[in-house]
Amino acid sequence: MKEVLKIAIQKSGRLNEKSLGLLKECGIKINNGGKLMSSSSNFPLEVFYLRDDDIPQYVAEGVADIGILGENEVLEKDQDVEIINRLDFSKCRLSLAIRREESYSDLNWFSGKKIATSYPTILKDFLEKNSIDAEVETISGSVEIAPGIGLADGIFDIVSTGSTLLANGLKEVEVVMKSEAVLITNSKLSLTKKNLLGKLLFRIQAAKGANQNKYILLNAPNKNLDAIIDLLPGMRSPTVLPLAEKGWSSIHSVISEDDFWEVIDQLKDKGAEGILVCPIEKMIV
Ligand code: PRT
Ligand code: ZN
Repeated sequence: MKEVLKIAIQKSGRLNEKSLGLLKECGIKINNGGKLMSSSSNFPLEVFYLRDDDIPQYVAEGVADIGILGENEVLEKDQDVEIINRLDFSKCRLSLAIRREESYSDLNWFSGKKIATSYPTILKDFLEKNSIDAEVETISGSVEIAPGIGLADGIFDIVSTGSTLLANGLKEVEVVMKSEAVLITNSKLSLTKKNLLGKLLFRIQAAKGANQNKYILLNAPNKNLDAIIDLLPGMRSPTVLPLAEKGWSSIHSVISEDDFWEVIDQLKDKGAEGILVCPIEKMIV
C-alpha cells in the first residue's frame, strides 16, 4: 500500500481555518471527507480532525505523523514530539494576571497565593524555575473569572488583545511565554514519510515567504538609484529598467511586510513615485 503522510489538525476552534488555509496555500486539495478524517486528491496526505489537546499524544504515538497546534499546547502536554516549523499564525502570549486594584511589585507577589489556570504544567515549571511557592488551581475554562468569584488570587492564561483581562477587572503582570501555531512531528517516520514531509515543508516555506513579503514596483530618478537600491535589497538585488522618460527608472523588488511602512517614507524622500505594492502568491528563495 502506498504510504501517505497523516496530519492532525484542530477539528474546530481558532486553529482550524488557518491550518486548512495553510494546506491550501501549499496547493494541497482536501476532499470533503468525513468528520474525523479526509484525504487529499493531489498530495499523499490524510487529515485527521482532533481536539488540539489530543494532537500531541496522537503524534507522539504515531497515529498521526505530524500535527498543527499552539506551541502552548505542545509544552503543556509534554509528549515526545518535536517542533519542526513555526507557522506565524495564532500568535498569543501566556501571562500571569491579577486584580487591577492590587499593587504588584514583582514575581514574589505570587508567593503563598493561589493561581487558576488551564496550563498547570507550564505554570508549575515556571514557578519552580523562579522559586515561587504558589498553589496552582487547575480549571478547564473561564479562567478569567476565578479572581472575581474568590477562587484564586491570580490567573495564568492566554492573552491576545488583552480585552478579556480588561473586561474582568484584571491586569497582566508577567508574560511567561509567547506562542504561535507550530508544526510537530515524531521520530518514527519512515523514509517515504520523511520525504513527503520534506516536500510539505518546502511548500510551507514558500507560502510563508509569500505571506511575509510584498512585491514592490516604483519609479525613481536615476540620480537616487543607489540610495533606493540600498533600501530595497530584494532577494538578490532589485531589477532596474529604464523608463521611456529620460533620467528615470522603474525598480522592482521584494520587501518584507514588517519593513514596508518603515521604508516607504525613506523611498519617497529619495524621489520615488508611482509606488505599487502587490501580494506574492508563492516565494521560493
Ligand atoms: O476544542 P479544542 O480543545 O480543540 O480548542 P480549545 O478551546 O482548547 O482552543 P482554541 O480554539 O480556543 O485555541 C487554540 C489555540 O489558539 C490556543 O491553544 C492558542 O495557541 C491559540 N490562541 C491564540 C488563543 C488565543 N489566541 C486566544 N485569544 N487561544 C485562546 N484565546 C482565548 C484565551 O483563552 C482568552 O480567553 O482568548 C481570550 C483572550 O483573548 P484576548 O484577545 O481577549 O486577550
Ligand atoms: Zn483544547
